[in-house]
Amino acid sequence: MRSQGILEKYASWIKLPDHAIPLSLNEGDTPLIPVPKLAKGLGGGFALYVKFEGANPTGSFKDRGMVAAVSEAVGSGATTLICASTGNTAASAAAYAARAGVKAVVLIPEGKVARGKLAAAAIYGAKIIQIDGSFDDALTLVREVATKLPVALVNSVNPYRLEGQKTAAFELCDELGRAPDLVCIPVGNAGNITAYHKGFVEYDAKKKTGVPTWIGVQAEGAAPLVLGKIVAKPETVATAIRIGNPARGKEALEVIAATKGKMLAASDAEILDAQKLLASEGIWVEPASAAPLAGLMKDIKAGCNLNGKTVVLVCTGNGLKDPDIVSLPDPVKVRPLFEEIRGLL
Ligand code: AN7
Repeated sequence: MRSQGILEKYASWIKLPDHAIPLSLNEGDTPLIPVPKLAKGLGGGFALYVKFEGANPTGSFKDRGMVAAVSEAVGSGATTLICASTGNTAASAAAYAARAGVKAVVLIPEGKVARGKLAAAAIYGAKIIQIDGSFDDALTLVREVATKLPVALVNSVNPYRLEGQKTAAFELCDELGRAPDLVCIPVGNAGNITAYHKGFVEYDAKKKTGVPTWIGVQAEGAAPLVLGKIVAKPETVATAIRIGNPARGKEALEVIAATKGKMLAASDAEILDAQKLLASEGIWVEPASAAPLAGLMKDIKAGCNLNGKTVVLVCTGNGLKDPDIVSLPDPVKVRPLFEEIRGLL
């Protein structure tokens, strides 16, 4: 079958105004990878999958929401898009702006944005502005700018972002035949968990596919929804979710409550261990995207019962975006001779 983007594939499910324009980089349709070895290592008795959102065109799940938001914004006449970003939103906004022939302006927090994300925003032609503050400061600022200047805000406070992002839930139901029992997801600004839940609820209403329980995972140094208070100076190696005041935090907690789920915090060490564990199955994700596995492992340690269940880890971003986090071994150097190689194997 011809490859389609999500706006075409799920046209009857995505609510966009009539002025929305056709737009696609063939986002979505990402692999759902079974990881039985990993499940066995965690005690077994359940089916475990990775939804590898790093396979999207700009390497993260953001493309699903961005294609919808940009389609609407450009159709409404916008010629400049703006967003605050820890990196992936910036890369995605920049790509879809380029695709639609409009300008993108991205505000990033000082330091700590992964190199691959900045490189993406740059090559797609975005104007990159670093602010002397956190992601949360940047988001507050772009919200103000969007009310005062003729620019379209494409952060996940834009409702069309959720319309696009919810399609990942549709794909899970289409592929598994029903919703998973448990879904583990990283939580930063809390747009994605909100969108997925919306998707599952809408599919269930028409197709009786069920609604999963959630484990939302934040990084310990940036865990406002676990602590129950804003974190003024969020810090974590998982820079994508270095967010202290999530815009959709209240909605995320409602999703957790409605599905009898949990919001957990994982330490940087646990996140990096989980990243290595996923890599040992051949799946390289960025640190934020390893947080779901770190959270699941915590919950298993705490005695949760997964017997017979289908569990999905939402791995939101590609490891290639953040290569600097991986420490490289010193290469073994030899002369180009067979004997030297034989001696090493
Ligand atoms: C890989 O790019 O907020 O809870 O500005 O890049 O919907 O915010 C990124 C977030 C998880 C958290 N995994 O999703 C941004 C930004 C990855 C991410 C999240 C992000 P939300």
